[in-house]
Amino acid sequence: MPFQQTPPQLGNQYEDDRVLRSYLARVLPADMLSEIEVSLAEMGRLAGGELYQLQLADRLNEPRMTQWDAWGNRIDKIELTPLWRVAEGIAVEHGVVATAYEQKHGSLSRVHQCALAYLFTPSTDIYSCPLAMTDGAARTLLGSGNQALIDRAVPHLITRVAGQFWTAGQWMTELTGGSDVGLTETVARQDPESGAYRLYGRKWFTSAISSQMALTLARPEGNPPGGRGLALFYVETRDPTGRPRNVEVNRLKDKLGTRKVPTAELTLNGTPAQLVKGTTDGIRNIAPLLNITRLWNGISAVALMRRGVALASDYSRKRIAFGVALSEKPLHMDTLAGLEAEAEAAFHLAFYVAELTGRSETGEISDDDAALLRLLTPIMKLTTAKQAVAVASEVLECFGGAGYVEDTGLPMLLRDSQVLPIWEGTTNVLAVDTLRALNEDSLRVFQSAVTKLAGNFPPALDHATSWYTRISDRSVLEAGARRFALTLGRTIELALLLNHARSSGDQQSMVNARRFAALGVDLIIDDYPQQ
Ligand code: MFK
Repeated sequence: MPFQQTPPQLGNQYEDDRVLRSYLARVLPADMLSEIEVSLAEMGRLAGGELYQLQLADRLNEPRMTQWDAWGNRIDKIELTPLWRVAEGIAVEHGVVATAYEQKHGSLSRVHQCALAYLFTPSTDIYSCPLAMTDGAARTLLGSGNQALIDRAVPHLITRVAGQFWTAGQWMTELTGGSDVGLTETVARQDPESGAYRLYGRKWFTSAISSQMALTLARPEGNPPGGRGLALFYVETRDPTGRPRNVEVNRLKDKLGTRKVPTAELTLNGTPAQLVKGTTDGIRNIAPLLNITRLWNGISAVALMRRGVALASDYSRKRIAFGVALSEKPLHMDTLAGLEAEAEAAFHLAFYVAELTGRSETGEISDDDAALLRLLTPIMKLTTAKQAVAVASEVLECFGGAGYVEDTGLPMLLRDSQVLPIWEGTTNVLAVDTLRALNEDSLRVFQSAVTKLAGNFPPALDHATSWYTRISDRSVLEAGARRFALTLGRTIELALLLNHARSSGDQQSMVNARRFAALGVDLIIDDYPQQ
C-alpha cells in the first residue's frame, strides 16, 4: 500500500478547547455556565464539523457583483458565497450578535457572545466582519439617543429571526486615507425645504457592501475642515425593491485575504442619509462603533490562533518524520508550545476587554475601569493582531510544504490574519491612540490592575512606565509608541495568564505563563535612535 497522509481533523471546538472552558469555569457563575454550555457545545460542534467541511468546499467561491440587469438598469447586485449564506443563518439563530443585547446574564452576556463569536469565526471566512459592524452599529445607535433610528434599525440588527436580520456597514475610508479620517471629502447637502440630507462623495474601502444599512461620515456643507466638522450619518443602502439608493458600487476590491468579504469602492451620488447625533463631532460619535469592532478584531485574532494551533497539534500526532510522529519530536513540540503560550496569553486579554465592555454596557463599571477599558481596547487590538499574524505564519510552517498549498485550506489562515493589524486602525495608529487614552489616571489604574493580577509590579511595567514618564519630547514618544503599547499589552497578557493559572489551578496555564514570559514581554528601547 503506498503511503497516504491523513489530513488534520477538528473535533467539537468547544469541548476540545481547554483555554476557553477553563476561563469560562473561572469567570462565570456555575448556573450560568451550565445554562449556556449547550449553546457553546452546539457552536463548537458546527465549527469543527459541518461548517468546517463547508468552508473547505467553499474555498474557491467568492462574492460576485452584477452591475446591470438585462434591461439596462444599474443594480449592483451582490451574491454572497454559499458558506456566507449558511453562516448568516447560523449567526442569527444562535444570536452571535443578539446575545450581547438580550442581556440574559447581565454584563456577562458580552462574554457569552464573545465565546460564541470565537467559536463561530474560524469556520466562517470572516463573516465576523459584517457581524462586528452590526454589533458596533447597534451599540452606537443605542448610545446616540436618536429614538427614531433606534426604533427603525436596532431591532433588525439584534434579531434572532431569519429574514428580519440586517447587517450594518461602516463607511469611513476615503481616497485621502483610512487612518486620518478627518480628511473625509464626502459632503452632506441639506434640502432647504425638507431639511433632509443627501451625501455626495467616494468611499474607497467599504467592507461587506451586502449590508442593508451603514453608518458613515460626511461634512455638512459649510462645516469646518477636520474631524470636528464631520457628522455621523445613517444610510439605508437599498430601497424596498432592492435598488441601490443613489449608491454606486464601482468595483469589489481584489484583496490578499478576506476574499469572502465583498469590500467595495462606492460613489455616493445623492444618497439619502439621516443625522445620527448632531451636525459635528462625527469621529467622536462613531468611536463606540470603532471600539466594538476592535473588540471583535481581538476575539477574531485569538479565534484564528486557536484554529491554527488546533490543526497543527492534531497534525503533529498524524505526521511521521524521521521514524516517529512529530508529536514525539522535542523541537516540533517546543515550537507548538510557544504558539500555545502566545494564543492563551492573547485569549485572556481579549476576553478581559470583553468583560470590561460588558460592564460598561450595563453601567456596572467604575470610572477607573472605564478608563482602563478605553486604554486597553487599542492595546488589546494591536497586540493580539500582531500575535495572530506571527502564530499563523508559524502554523503554516508546522505543516511543511502542505502549509503552503492552497487546497489544504491552511494558507487562508495567514492571509485572513494579515488583515487584523491593518483594518480597524493599524498598529501604529492604535499605538498613537494608546497615547491619546493614556493619562495619569489611566496609567495608575493600569498599574494597579496589573499588580493585582500578577501579584507583583512586573519589571517590564516599571521599565515602560519610567520610559513614558521620562520622555517629554512628543516626537520621541510617538517614535516609541508601538514598542510601548506592545510592552503594556504583553505585560497585561502575562499578568492575566498568571492570574488565571493561580485562580483556576490550571497547570497548563502556568506552563504557558512561564513560556510566555520567556518569549519576551519588554520591548522598550531606552535610547531610541534619533532621526
Ligand atoms: C474581525 C472583525 C473586525 C471588524 C471588521 C470591520 C471591517 C471594517 C473595515 C473598516 O472600516 S476599517 C476602517 C476603520 N477605521 C479606523 O479604525 C480609523 C483609524 N483611525 C483612527 O482611529 C484615528 O485615531 C482617528 C480617526 C480616530 C483620529 O481622528 P482625529 O480626528 O485625529 O482624532 P481626535 O481629534 O484625537 O479625536 C476626536 C474625538 O474622538 C476625541 O474626542 P473629543 O472630541 O471629546 O476630544 C477623541 O478622544 C475621540 N476618540 C478617538 N478615538 C476614540 C475616541 N473616543 C473613544 N474611543 C476611541 N477609540
